[in-house]
Amino acid sequence: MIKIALVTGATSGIGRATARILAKNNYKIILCGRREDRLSELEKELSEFTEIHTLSFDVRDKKAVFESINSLPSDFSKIDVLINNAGNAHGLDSIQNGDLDDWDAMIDINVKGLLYVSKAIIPRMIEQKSGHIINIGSTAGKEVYQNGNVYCATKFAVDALNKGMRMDLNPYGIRVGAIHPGMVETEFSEVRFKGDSDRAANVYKGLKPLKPEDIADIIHFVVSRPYHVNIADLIVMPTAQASATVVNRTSTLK
Ligand code: NDP
Ligand code: 8X3
Repeated sequence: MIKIALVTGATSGIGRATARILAKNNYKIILCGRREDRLSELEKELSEFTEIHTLSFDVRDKKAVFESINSLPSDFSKIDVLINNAGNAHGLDSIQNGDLDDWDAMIDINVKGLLYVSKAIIPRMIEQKSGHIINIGSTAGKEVYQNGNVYCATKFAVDALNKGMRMDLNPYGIRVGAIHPGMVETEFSEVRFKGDSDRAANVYKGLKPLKPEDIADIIHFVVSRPYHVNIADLIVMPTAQASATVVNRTSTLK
């Protein structure tokens, strides 16, 4: 049966790779993000495989989130899978030097944005008595690292919300689970370092990081389990990474 997946942050990285794999595996996709040119490009690419609908909104904008989701046409209204992926780190500074705008961005996007999108979609899943929510957390939501302070706090919040959602939605037969990646080479570090590509490249220097497709493959595995199986919490790191701070940068892995 064809299912419908809504992917936030589908214009780049993990979200885009997830949209691609699900589109090739019998899902209709609702692509979300702010960059309309990228949404159109991806819609064009994936329309060869499936039906695509795009929604351009900023997850920080409560009104836009609800208006966008409420605007879905009837053939895209039954959302089976929600991938709460939109998010980023902004800055990597000590708590004493942190930038208030960076803090606002991370809390508003990674936590409040995830809540707004979930709040707009959960009533549909309750009515259907089915649905699957995948929250993209991070190893930063399991372990704090120096200068990670607020970003880590937002991902600890995602971890808590994932557990809370699973409990509250349990009576309705809705699956809720989180995937917590370690280092994945996407636009993440470019955004964190505000376009400083040398600094971004340094994050992955000397090691083989995860690719967005590695996480997308796992998301596809998670959503394609039989309905009585819920993968509740999954941490995925590159082999070269053992924790937030233990990273083998002399790795000879191919
Ligand atoms: P990218 O920067 O490549 O992608 C981030 C996506 O989020 C983009 O599609 C962007 O779309 C969207 N986004 C950001 N801000 C907003 C906003 N205000 N409103 C709507 N959409 C927004 O990074 P990743 O793919 O790496 O990140 C995806 C998720 O994975 C994030 O939650 C991140 O925290 C998490 N993660 C990443 C890791 C990594 O090492 N890369 C590791 C662990 C977790 P647009 O700009 O078009 O709006
Ligand atoms: C992204 C991984 O280690 O940069 O969530 O925080 S890390």
